[in-house]
Amino acid sequence: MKFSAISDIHVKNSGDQAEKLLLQFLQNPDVRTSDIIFLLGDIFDLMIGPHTQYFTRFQNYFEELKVLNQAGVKICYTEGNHDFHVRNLYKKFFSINKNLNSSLFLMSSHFEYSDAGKNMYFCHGDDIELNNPGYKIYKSIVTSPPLRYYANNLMPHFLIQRIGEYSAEKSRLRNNLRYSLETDLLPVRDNFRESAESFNRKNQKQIIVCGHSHVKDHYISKNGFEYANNGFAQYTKTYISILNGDISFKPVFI
Ligand SMILES: [Mn+2]
Repeated sequence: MKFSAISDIHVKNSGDQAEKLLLQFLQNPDVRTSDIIFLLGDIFDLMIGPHTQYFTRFQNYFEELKVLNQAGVKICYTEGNHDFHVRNLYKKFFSINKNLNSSLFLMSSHFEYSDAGKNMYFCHGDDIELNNPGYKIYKSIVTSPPLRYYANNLMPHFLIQRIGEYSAEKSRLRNNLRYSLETDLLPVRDNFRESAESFNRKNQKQIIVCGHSHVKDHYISKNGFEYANNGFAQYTKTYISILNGDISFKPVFI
């Protein structure tokens, strides 16, 4: 089987470089012929709640979803910390486009698949990350049932902006890392390796794929599993390909 995964594209506006990257990814012939495409969170820099304005703001993206759906490609979507409470947005998308097959579009906090004798786990990455208590508190508040209800029914645009500003500040800190010395990235990379090790002690996978750290990595553990992270996609311009259980990074632009 062939799986293609990407995360952390952080599309801000239609027409920006990040959107070009997202569209190129979805149009890439290798990606289009995947058994499953994984969109592992933070695809958009700010997408919260079921606002139908997103359909027009990111029309190109939703058009590509239609094309892929009609071609029978399965898409697995995990929410990130920049794009969440969007389950009802996609429900609306499929209720508007009744000719599409909604069973080909799955949303979950994580996905598990087995192929070529390997058990694989796909997630955004923040749920397995160790040592980030401030973030965990923030995440538990914004994803709590009252706020989910609020986001889905009442949340005014200004609050979405505020959350966006907070998240943007956090990711600026992370993005700034890519301009710094390679050695400055090592603590983040190593924390995610350790997070994957910790997760794997309890869950026993052969492949763990996640994003969120913005640090690209392919770590082969002596404990019998591999951890892959595509990093900040605007910078790496790659995606993760898993062909018959073998992981590689491939260029989005061909
Ligand atoms: Mn993230």
